[in-house]
Amino acid sequence: MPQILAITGGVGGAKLALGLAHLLGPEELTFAVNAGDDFNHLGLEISPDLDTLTYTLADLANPETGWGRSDESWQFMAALGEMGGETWFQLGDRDLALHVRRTELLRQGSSRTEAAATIGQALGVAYPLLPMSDDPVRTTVHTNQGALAFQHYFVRERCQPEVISFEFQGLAAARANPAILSCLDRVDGIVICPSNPYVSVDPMLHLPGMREALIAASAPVVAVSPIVGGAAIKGPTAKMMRELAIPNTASAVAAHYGDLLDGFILDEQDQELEGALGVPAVVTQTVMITLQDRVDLARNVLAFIETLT
Ligand code: FO1
Repeated sequence: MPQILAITGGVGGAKLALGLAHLLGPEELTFAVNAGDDFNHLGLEISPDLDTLTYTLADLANPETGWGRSDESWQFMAALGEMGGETWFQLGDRDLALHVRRTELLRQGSSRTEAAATIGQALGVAYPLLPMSDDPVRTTVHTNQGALAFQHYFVRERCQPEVISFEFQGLAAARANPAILSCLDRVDGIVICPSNPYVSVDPMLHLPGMREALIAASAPVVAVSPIVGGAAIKGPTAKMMRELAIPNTASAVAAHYGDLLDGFILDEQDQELEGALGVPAVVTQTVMITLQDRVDLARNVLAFIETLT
């Protein structure tokens, strides 16, 4: 089986990540995870995209939301609310333990990568879960209501403010995770999962040297479109694109990734775009409702990579 690096962030990306994990073992599949959503909240270091992926691979994720855990209780949130604490960012009791544990590990000197491995292994995830960097990078959303930390924009303000631009604070000083760079010369394929390109993939691609390293890798880079038929499947992608005056199409996403791509995967609803992207494309079902949809899409991605090598 091929060695694959999957680049993911958010709930949409985690769906394909699970499909890939049903086809490939921990020796064949490594995850590079967005960390731009990370923030410190209530004194806790919180890494939402890493948590979403970890819970998803551990089969612990809340199936309704895609983030946080299933089988949750909310005593902490209730008690915090009674004391006037901030409750806009919902932290279940079991989920809270993960954030406390990560914060403790980081304070004891673990890197973000080491903390992710400790927590992943504790939850039974054997796949390498690599944060994009061990240095802090924070996505700031510049909006018509001022500059907002990503979670303040995404959760507290429910994506209502109008997006003007994104800024990845700390980027210039951040080093791409060496564990990601070192796997680039041994992978047979690189998959950009159907995450929001602007906030869940770009922070990683803009890390100094990362884009160049991905382009220089002999492995083909294939992205799955997060836009289907002019609408985002999950999250605010379509609204962001409108506000950024980017056409709300799969071809705009392919153009956004540009010369990084060796292949692009379109949903059947966007069949007519196939020959118009300037990059080899495959048309298949990319909307993932069931587990089988996730596995089928993953299989099609791997088959497409085979044809590009
Ligand atoms: N997303 C929400 O829309 N509301 C929440 O209350 C919320 C809490 C939360 C707690 C832990 C965690 O790991 C993720 C959480 N998310 C929540 C999702 C988070 O905002 C992610 O950044 C999104 O999934 C996009 O990546």
